[in-house]
Amino acid sequence: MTHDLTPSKADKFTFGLWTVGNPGRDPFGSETRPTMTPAEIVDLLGEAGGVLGVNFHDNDLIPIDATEAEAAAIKKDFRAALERTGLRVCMATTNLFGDPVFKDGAFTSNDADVRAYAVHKTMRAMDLGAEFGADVYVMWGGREGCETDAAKDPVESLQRYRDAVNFLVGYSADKGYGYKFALEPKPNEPRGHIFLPTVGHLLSFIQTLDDHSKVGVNPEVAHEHMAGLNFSHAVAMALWQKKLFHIDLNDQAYGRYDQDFRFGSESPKAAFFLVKLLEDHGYDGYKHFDSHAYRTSDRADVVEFARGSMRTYLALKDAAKRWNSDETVKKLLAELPQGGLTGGEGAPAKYSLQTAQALRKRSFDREAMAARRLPYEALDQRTIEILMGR
Ligand code: GCO
Ligand code: MN
Ligand code: MN
Repeated sequence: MTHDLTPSKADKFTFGLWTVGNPGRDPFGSETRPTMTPAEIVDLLGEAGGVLGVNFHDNDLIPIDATEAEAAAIKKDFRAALERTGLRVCMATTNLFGDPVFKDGAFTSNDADVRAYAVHKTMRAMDLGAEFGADVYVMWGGREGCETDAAKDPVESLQRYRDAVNFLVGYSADKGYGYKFALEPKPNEPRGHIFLPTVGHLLSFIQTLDDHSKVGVNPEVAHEHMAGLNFSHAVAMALWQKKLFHIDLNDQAYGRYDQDFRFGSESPKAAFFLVKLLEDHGYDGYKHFDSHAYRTSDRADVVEFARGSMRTYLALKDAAKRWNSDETVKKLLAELPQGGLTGGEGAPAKYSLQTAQALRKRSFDREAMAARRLPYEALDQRTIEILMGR
């Protein structure tokens, strides 16, 4: 078993200013930790060690009503912190949810001025991200939705969303930013219902764009869990379509409010299969921890939270390696029935009239097939024991 869980830049771990910088405010109570400046957050990440980069919403870095002089001073401090810690900016995004102007959505607002302002704000946020070298641009439509379907036509809303994304893809191309856009779904919170609620919805939406070559998804563990879905299956669909451009790692109990727990802290087995999937399929994008420390944590515990997020990923990656080379696992996998429609004896992979006729004529021993062993209990138990270091 590998005991070295020390992260390095090659692991491509990133954190957002809003994640480690979360001061512990919730709908029922105020901050429990002092608010840090962007530069102080970068220093904290430097202290955690092995972090590749930091991500931000435009207003995490520059407050929405900052003057030009204030913005310049913040940027100078932030850049100095990046230089002294060796961190870089990997991903940027827009805050299209905090200001009251977005109370009824941004790209999908009923108000054409609000829709125009949302696109204007995003272009400026893209400029800011590019200024710091970000190459992934996330779009999360937190307010794109409704509480009552009396408010808007959901078909019209999708069209508005599509128009905005097409526009911004055009802007990135004209400016030569080279952004890969990663659209992030969530079913609810803060809206009662959010449009494009799951990875599957977004993958289908993306196909409707004028040019979707630079547009993929940013799935988040918690968001698919909030929808009651299997996160690995959502990620698999994105991988299969070559659309996994970014990933938000955290954890979440099913059926609860948006918890943003540390990656792997709630459902380590699901996290294991996710890491195994990402590693087996060679995902080489950023791994962004979109989570925050418990409200009870102090600064030192926030550092532990950041380290723990990365260590858990590496421990699960090591477990996946052990799983793949484990003799018991190999033996159990070898017992599984092989073949079928996409290969194997007498089974045509591709349709033709001949292969169809051959398959049509083939006879099957239904009882023998039904009697084949599927030792999945043993396989799952072995998985659990590997996870427990046995
Ligand atoms: C959430 C979301 C956000 C987004 C972020 C990037 O539930 O609040 O996950 O954290 O990822 O706004 O756009
Ligand atoms: Mn989230
Ligand atoms: Mn997220």
